[in-house]
Amino acid sequence: MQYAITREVSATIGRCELTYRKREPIDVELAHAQHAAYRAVLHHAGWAVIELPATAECPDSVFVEDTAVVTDELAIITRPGAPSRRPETVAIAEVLGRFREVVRIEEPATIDGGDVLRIGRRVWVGLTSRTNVAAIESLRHILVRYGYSVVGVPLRGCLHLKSAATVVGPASVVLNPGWVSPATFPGLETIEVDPQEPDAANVLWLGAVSVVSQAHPRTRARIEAHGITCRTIDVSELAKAEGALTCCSILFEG
Ligand code: CIR
Repeated sequence: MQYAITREVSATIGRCELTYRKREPIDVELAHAQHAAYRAVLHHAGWAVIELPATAECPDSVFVEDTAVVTDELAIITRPGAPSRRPETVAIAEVLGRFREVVRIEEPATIDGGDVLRIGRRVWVGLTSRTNVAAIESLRHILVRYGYSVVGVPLRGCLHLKSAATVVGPASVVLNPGWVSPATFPGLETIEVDPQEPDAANVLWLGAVSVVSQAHPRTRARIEAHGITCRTIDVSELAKAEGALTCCSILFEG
């Protein structure tokens, strides 16, 4: 069974962390509706959705991706770079503990799951304001025994590695070459975002279908030109919180 952990939008999302975006009012009702549409896409694509309740203490808790890195063997609970986000990991660790052995990234390491991109046993980790060298070393230490390679990736201009590049197929990556070098992914097919859509590299690959934001039609066309089936959803309110598509779920085989 394929599972997707999601978490309801917090009523306090307007107090979210922001790094590159200016604060704008977020329509919480609309954010709820957009999140419901997101869950529906997961459901229709065959993923069993585990929906956790929101918590007012954690404005960013809808962005569950940042709280864990799940492989076939382990659930690695992160230590998010923003201190306000660290309490989010408690509920996620509890759920993942039903499916996997749980290990934790410890101080002084900080890491957001949004900085971790995995294809098979190759793992790339963004070096960002959220994720430090100590975290890359911890992740390597944890995963090397299972045969994974872990590579640090210098980034410029964006919050997370998965703002700059995401997986859209078994050996395909969509990326913004202004934020991450295509040479980071040797041996993989790379699809560049449309230059008018710098934020478009965050695409949610669900196997048969890839989910693209409604804000990025040009990049959708580029991805489809590579034979990849896409669906579009509107995530305007989550984007105002500097979140995108992969951020709102943790996907794993149960
Ligand atoms: C934050 O700054 O932490 C949140 N407002 C947005 C996190 C988005 N997460 C992700 O891209 N994985």
